[in-house]
Amino acid sequence: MLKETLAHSGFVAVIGAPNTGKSTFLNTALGKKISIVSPKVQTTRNAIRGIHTTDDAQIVFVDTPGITADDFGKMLNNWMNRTAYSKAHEADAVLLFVDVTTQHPEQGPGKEELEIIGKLKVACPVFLVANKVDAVKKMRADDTLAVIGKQYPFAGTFTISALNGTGVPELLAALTNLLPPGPQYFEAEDPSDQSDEFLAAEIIREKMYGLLQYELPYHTAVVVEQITEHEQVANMLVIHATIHVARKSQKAIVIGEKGRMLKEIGTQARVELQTLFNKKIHLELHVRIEENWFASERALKKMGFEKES
Ligand SMILES: Nc1nc2c(ncn2[C@@H]2O[C@H](COP(=O)(O)OP(=O)(O)OP(=O)(O)O)[C@@H](O)[C@H]2O)c(=O)[nH]1
Ligand SMILES: [Mg+2]
Repeated sequence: MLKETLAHSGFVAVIGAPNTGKSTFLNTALGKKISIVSPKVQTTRNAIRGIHTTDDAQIVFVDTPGITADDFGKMLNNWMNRTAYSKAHEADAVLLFVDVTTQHPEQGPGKEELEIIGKLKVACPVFLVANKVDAVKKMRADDTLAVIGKQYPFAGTFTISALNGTGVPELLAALTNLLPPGPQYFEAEDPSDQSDEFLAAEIIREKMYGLLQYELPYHTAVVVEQITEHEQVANMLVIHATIHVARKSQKAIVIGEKGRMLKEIGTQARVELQTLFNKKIHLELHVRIEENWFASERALKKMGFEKES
């Protein structure tokens, strides 16, 4: 049952340049893997909700794609950037994530941060979050906050490590206090509202980001068509998934010599899917060529990318 009123409730958009640790933060804050993570940029492609519920508060975090001018496929890229800005607009508060390991505060604010701040026209409070403090001297994080902090009337600043959790409880507490009374939007049990099909597709995509090189991960997309109970084997799910690639040559690489790459993607994904669903998994992976899907409105729609206004 959803409570009519909580002491604090609202939506918090998590935005920033790619690879700043937004998805890692969501997973750490919620104590569960909600959003996939990789060392490569532009991992997240959709707005991903993660829901933090306590007795008297609910914070709905919205993880967003990293905002970037780098372009691997104009249409998808534009949609990703637009998704991030539009989620910031709809939110009650915004967290602007900065990766302190890539900042050079002695040279001024980072280019990507300046670009985002220039376009960020929101009425709600925006907090500046210096992430990855575990990997640099604290002073560098402080200097980064000072330099970027001058560029926008931020409501506050935080220094955290999304990876090891430093500063995350303090950030959660501050956000909770900030949010006004409001409704409970989601049930308390599940910190995620993504469909099983979406979660499974994301996990397969995450494994490809780990295993495939260069631009190839960016040219792949995963759609899970069906998840069903196995007819003969008890406690087993059958998952049918298609990996879309943009060109014929990419299909051969994703499948690999004697099918080795596809097998490895499947094995790694299966291990995690078993934990996610707490069942044995039979994974049917197919690879399909969808010419330049990331530049085709029709193909993107078929793959479930929402068009943001
Ligand atoms: N050392 C350190 N690494 C971190 C921290 N947070 C995230 N990372 C690493 O940074 C990389 C990117 O993390 P993600 O969470 O995927 O970053 P993101 O901002 O969601 O990236 P996009 O979805 O591409 O925009 C991964 O290799 C993470 O392990 C942190 O606090 N400390
Ligand atoms: Mg991400």
